[in-house]
Amino acid sequence: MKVCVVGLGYIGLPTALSLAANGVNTVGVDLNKNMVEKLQQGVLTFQEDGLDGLFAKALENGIRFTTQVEQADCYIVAVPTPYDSVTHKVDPVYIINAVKSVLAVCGDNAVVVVESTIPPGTIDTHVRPIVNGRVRLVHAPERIIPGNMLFELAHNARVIGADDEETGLFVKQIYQSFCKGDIVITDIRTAEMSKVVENTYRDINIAFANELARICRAGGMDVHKIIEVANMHPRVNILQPGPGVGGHCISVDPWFLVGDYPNESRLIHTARCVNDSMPDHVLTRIREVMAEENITDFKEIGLYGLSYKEDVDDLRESPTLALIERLKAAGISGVRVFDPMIETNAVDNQVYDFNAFLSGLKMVVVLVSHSHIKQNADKLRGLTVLDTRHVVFGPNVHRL
Ligand code: SAJ
Repeated sequence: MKVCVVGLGYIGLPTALSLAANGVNTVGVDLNKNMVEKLQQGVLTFQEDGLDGLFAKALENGIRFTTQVEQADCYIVAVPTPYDSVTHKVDPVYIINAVKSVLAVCGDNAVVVVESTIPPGTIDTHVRPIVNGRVRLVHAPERIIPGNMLFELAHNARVIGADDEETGLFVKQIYQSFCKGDIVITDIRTAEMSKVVENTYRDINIAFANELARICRAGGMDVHKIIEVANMHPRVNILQPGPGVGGHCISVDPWFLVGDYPNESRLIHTARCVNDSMPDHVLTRIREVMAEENITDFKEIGLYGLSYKEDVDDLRESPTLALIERLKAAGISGVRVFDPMIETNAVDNQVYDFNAFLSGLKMVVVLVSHSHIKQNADKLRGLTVLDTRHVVFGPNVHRL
């Protein structure tokens, strides 16, 4: 059994390494020559707990990396699915190109598994017409959460959407090389929809928490205490408010449904708008806290946290980037930015040393709850803090 994983990003690489580390003859393919060369040299392309150990095991078992798709029994396509921010329709171009690169080399009846998150109907509309029955199609969406990928790769339940039971079982036994979770076989459209629904559910729940934060701010109540108490109810599980919803998943997938079902998705659309409005709320809170604390110059303020969430180095759809856009639109410049996970230059006024970041500041806006800030909260003593993540505590700390 040989598996070719096409796309070595945040999902494709851990998947390819997990297959190889568990004895599957695996080749990883990516168009990005620089990324492939790094992997060939034994250099990981992003940080994730445990990924280095898995990488070593996969290399020991002979995993290979290349830019050219090869003959294999099964192909796993894990490429981006961007969406058009105006029409909210998915752009299937990467999937189509990846499938075409497979068709150029694969044998008849090979199995092509699309892992990328796609709205219901994408396989039927965009993939079936190009494969024209030459290969067997499967949709097996990934659910691992950045920050806990490897545990979830091994333990999450999975869904496999296939056109027939035999193909589903064939793919199920491949995933069972590393997955100990339940694996359910269903049809492709159900698999496509279930994945989008999972992320949409989470986005709506976060929007509810964010709206509660706004209500409690207006009503002078402690939203975190209220959520904590409400969640003591056996059937209540409200998530946490924050400065916005980032990442390439929760902030994107609900738009697929809004784009395809605009008249049936008012709640989903509204939740997206609530979450996307949180950077505006953060800017309002910054101004309010500055007024309360007699801070007049934005150059005396620092933004802590650039990545889209704690303990990851992924900037995609980061709420901090949205806030920086709003500062620029308001003609505000010179606000310092620091993120312990981001070592490459991503924004203006980015500082790479925490002490240098803090030096001369009067106020820090905590936007990401990295473990780093939990371990270094004492260094914020004496500063005014606007903590949007409920991760720092003390007399000088303000909330959303
Ligand atoms: N966030 C909040 N409040 C919360 C939880 C999250 O504001 O209570 C924010 C985070 O700060 C972040 C964003 O939401 O900006 C998304 O973070 P996340 O941890 O909720 O999710 P992702 O995007 O890292 O991973 C999600 C997961 N989906 C679900 O939990 C249903 C993961 O299982 C998926 O595999 C992943 O999307 C994906 O790739 O689809």
